[in-house]
Amino acid sequence: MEHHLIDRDRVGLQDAVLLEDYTSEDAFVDNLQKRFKEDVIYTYIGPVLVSVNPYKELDIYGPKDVKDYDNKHFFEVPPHVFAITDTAYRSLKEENREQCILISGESGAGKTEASKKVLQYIAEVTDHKGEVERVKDKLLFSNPVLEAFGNAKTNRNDNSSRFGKFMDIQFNFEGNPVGGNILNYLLEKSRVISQAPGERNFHIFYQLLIGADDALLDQLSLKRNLGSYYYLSNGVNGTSAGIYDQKDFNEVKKALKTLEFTEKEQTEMFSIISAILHLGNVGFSETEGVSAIVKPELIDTVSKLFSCDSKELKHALTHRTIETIRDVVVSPLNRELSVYARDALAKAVYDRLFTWLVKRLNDSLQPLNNRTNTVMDENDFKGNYSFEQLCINFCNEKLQQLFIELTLRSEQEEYEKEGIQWTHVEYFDNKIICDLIEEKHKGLIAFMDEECLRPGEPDDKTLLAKLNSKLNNHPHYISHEKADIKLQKIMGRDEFRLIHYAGAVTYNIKSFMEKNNDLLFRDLRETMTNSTNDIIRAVFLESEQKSKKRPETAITQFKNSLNNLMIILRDKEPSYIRCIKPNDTKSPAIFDEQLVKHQIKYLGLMENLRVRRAGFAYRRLYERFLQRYKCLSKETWPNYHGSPKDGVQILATKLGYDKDDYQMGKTKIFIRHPKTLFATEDAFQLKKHELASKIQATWKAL
Ligand code: AOV
Ligand code: MG
Repeated sequence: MEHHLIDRDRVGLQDAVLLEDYTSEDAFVDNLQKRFKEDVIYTYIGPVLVSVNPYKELDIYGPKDVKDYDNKHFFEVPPHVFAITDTAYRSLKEENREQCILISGESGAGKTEASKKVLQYIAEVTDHKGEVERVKDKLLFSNPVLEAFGNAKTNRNDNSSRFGKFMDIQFNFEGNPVGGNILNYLLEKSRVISQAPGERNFHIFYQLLIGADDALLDQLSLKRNLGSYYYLSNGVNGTSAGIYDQKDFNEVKKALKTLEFTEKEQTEMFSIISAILHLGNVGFSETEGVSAIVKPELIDTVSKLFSCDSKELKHALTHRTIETIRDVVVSPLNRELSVYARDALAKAVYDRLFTWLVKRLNDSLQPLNNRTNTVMDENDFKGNYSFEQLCINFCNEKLQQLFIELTLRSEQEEYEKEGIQWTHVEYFDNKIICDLIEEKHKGLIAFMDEECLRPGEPDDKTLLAKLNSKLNNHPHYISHEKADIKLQKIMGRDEFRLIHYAGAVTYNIKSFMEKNNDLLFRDLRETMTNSTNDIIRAVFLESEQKSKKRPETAITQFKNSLNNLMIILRDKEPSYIRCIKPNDTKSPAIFDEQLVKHQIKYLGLMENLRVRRAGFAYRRLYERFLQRYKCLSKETWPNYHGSPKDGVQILATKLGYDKDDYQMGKTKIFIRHPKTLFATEDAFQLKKHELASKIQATWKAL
């Protein structure tokens, strides 16, 4: 295969580390743009893969492409998600090191698509026999199911993942997949009850209404009319260009079959989905502060589908039981609280159904072994200020921490392994921000929990006052009071601002307490625990048992699962895919430089490049270097019998490499500046040309 490394004229540089001025963001963007225009979407920063969403189908993922990357050296084939995957896979197989692939980027940048390509590649290069094939089918088919229940159309992405996901693939010693495990976190459950203009609820609702046959719809008391359901009514009403609900539903059904979901399980799942749709249509009236259900017959339908007692459900939606040390008080709810209770139930049931689904997928993927390869699809930084966003941005801070730690660690390890002198590189450490959020007793989470666990009604204002008074001295926390005049103009009194590593984000305190408490009235929990729908009963019983102890708040649960994840990831060898979105209009033709620059900044790519270049831009095994450049000296070509290392040393001397510009490691040569390498490559091209014309001349002479 032709050496593509320095194919710099046609489609830019395939590795940004080779840019002459590596500190220039313009040069970096320019290089990406040049490649994007030629449909070359992948570029490296050393071992990190940068991927620009092409917004069109490219013919680069076929069986031939898989073959082109199968068992090839990383730098000898053009950058590709297959190359990253192949390298990770070989390292797992040959060096027995557990791997993880971290995929990041903003909404619509291509994370989910990249993770599917990783899976596709693994599926294609491993065995295609009996059990292995069965496991791979299950891994592949878990995606459409997860996407149906966990993805939705947003304004930024028609198929936006509304939950975080880690997928583990387990391999046996032959390097074949034998199982998997999916870890999900933080489903955006508020989407079940309302959507922003132009957005949709989770795909499954539409898929069921459009894709199910008449008999199933009948059984679920559903009408094939999207407009009849309140929970689908405040975003875009219904179908959307580019989304094929009918086809997708068939795919989901096929997937459920492959994953061996029983008929009963499927019926129960779809009953829950339709019960939620009907529940949303339940309205309440109010007389003298007491709510009443407008159309009680609707509750009968809901109860039938939830397999719970109708009377009990009616009561639970309009009353609340509070138990104190002395007595039990039952009080009626007003209209507002009934609506709250209804929506809380819809969200809780859906959220738990999703958790159950993941657990069910995991059962079917049965982990057997512990050599794992994790593919992780990170969430994105956004500025829309909510509680959920704070959780996501906190997750990104933690992943950035891990990125810094692991990148520097692997650089250092390689230098040590090669016996090269290591000079420490300065970088921005975002630990200070992580601490601001999660530090025990004095971080933001600690104060939030303190407020939540205080008796009395949750109150966002007191929470904000507390945060402001406790955190005001922190350099990364800005209260309204602390903000300068300019900032005060755009910041409300009910807001606070955190300076994340990727930039400042303003958060609105509204609903923080409610969301952190995640309260579902006890009466509703009990009604659900008595359901005869196995899924509902299982998920509510489970959380009922947990809540016997003091329940953990939403953000603390999230923090704990995140920290567990960090422990898992820290022990693995990481690879990175950084996804970039070229424009906001899903166009294959537009490369919006400003937009790209913004993403480069918050993905920390220039910093990444700087760290990489602070050491050596280029490193290559002696054998490979010699193989390519041996013709540049008479001592190494055409006849040479010494060691590869000696050969490379001869070349370096012959080519007049500056003493400070390269170092000889145990197995590799390290070159600091790309210009040295380019000079070498130019000399090589010239020589090749010369040789070619000599051969031609000889031919002619003959
Ligand atoms: P995301 O996962 O990063 O967003 P997706 O992976 O869903 O983004 O990509 C969004 C859309 O971009 C896809 O539906 C495809 O149409 C297109 N796309 C992405 N990558 C490719 C590719 N390699 N080739 C062709 N088309 C692609 V989010 O889940 O919203 O954060 O939350
Ligand atoms: Mg996604």
